[in-house]
Amino acid sequence: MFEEIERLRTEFEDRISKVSSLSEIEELRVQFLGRKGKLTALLKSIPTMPPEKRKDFGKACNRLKEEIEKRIKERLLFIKEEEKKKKLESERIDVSLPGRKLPVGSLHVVTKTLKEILRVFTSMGFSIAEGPEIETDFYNFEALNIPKGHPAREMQDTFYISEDVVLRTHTSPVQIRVMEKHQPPIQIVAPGKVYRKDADVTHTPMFHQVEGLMVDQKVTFADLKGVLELFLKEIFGPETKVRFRPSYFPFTEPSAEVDIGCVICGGKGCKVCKGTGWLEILGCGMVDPAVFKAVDINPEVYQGFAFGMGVERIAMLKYGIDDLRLFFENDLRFLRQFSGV
Ligand code: 2NM
Repeated sequence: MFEEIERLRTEFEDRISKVSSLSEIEELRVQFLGRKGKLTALLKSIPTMPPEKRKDFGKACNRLKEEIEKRIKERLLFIKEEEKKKKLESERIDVSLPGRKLPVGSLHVVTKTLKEILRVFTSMGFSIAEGPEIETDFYNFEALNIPKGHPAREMQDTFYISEDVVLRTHTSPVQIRVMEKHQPPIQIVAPGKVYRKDADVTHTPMFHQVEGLMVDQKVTFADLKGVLELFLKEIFGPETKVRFRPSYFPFTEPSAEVDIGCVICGGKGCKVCKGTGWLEILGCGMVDPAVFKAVDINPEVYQGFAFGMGVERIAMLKYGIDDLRLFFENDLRFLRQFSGV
């Protein structure tokens, strides 16, 4: 046989058994079959040979060329298969590993307190009513018998959006809207955010309120006392002392403020109750006839009681929180202490 061809075949076999990547294979292909390749050089040398030798030499060259092409194709397939196996191995996922834990959130202590308050009132037959936080002068003040010039509607307390539009300073406008739409019997609580233009250690410009309203024939101050006393004993415990003190609101007559026996000292007198043994907890009264007239309910036929409380204040007393700012800082160390939903 032709010696040069055999040498080339041996060299190729030796080289191809050592290639291990696609780029190496390509390099090898170029070295043997490329325009300047070793086999191509042999083919080019044919015209210089004696004529009787050319035919067989050419055939042998072509056989080697086909062999080389076949071996390259096989090797290529093999390497691709090996690389696929390696890739699959490296990307293998252990489906038996435990998943990443999602942090579990919890209700804010104000939300939790609000829910608790609403649970007590709904269990007594009150429905929940809601309304807009942006209100008109009529619903926030006028209909509530708060005349122009009253301290409660002066600029320092109220956020004005325009001369006639305000951020509600209480949830009472919700009750006005309900009374406007429905004739008695009415028995609702109105929870939500309210806004007042003051900010210090004990006041935030936004806080939460729950107000309540019950209107029907023959509703009396005794009903008011019964409902609120039951409510306070549900929230602060059955042994809680409750007292009513005369007070004034433009929208109720008579009006009262309600105190509970100090939850800190039990009535002995301490810093929190300022030595009195009592804590102011809510305001209430019998709906003023002027309010009924504004919503077209006949005060000769119907009576009603109303009350209002601050949710943050209830939360502070119920959970022994001594700083209002903690509610709004969102420090997880604080929030997590109330994580029981
Ligand atoms: C309070 C205290 C006393 C009150 C009155 C009304 C309405 F709309 F019926 F007139 N809603 N809420 C009221 C009464 C609120 O908060 C300290």
